[in-house]
Amino acid sequence: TPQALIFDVDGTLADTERDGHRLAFNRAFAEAGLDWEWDVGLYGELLAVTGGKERMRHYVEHYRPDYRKPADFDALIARLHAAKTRHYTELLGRGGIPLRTGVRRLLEEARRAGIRLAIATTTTPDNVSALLQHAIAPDAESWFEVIGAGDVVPAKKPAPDIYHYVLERLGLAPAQCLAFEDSENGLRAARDAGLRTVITVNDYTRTHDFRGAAIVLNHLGEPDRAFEVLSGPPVN
Ligand code: XBP
Ligand code: MG
Repeated sequence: TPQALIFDVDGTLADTERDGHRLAFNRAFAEAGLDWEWDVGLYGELLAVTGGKERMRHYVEHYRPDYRKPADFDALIARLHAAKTRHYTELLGRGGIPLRTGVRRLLEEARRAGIRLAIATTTTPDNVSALLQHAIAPDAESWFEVIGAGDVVPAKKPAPDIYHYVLERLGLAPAQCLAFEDSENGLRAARDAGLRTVITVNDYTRTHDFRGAAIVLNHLGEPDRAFEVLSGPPVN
């Protein structure tokens, strides 16, 4: 039995990307008078880059050769990202995004069993707080002993830094923990930190390369809704 479970947030706790982050980015762009619009397909490509500020820069560099950067481009990115965070947390505040199947059950079972909980994510801390409060429970932040999020480490996933950060604060070795991720970038981060990793795929990630995962599932399952093992050892 692991002593701690370490969870990714976006795509793992909840399907936040397509109808959450993506819409919030688009609202921020429209509000700023930019003709940037990320449709569902394009957003899937952009997810290759983790972190919202990094993703916007990548979009400008690789998809908008026509765009003339203003002198204060860094400030523009910062403003857009702040607006995007506002739109995203408002959307969560309206109860816009539920937990994925089996997530609440697993968290509650772990708490009852005295297994410690932590989070390792590239997303902004405000986004994590809003999701935990609105999708789990008003006090759900206190369920997690360590919340590693956003810019606390400069190198985002697939770098293992955020997992190193969380492991150090838990005071545990990788072998004592189990990570939960939904994407190839997330798996690489966890695996390169030496963690065994459970993958639950979603529409954006089911074609990713999950070599090195302990097991790949469609979701975490419920008593009345069994999960499927997509690859990994047989489960009884
Ligand atoms: C998911 C991400 C994030 C969000 C946007 O990371 O890549 O960048 O799309 O978040 P994870 P910000 O699955 O590790 O949580 O805009 O707040 O950076
Ligand atoms: Mg993820």
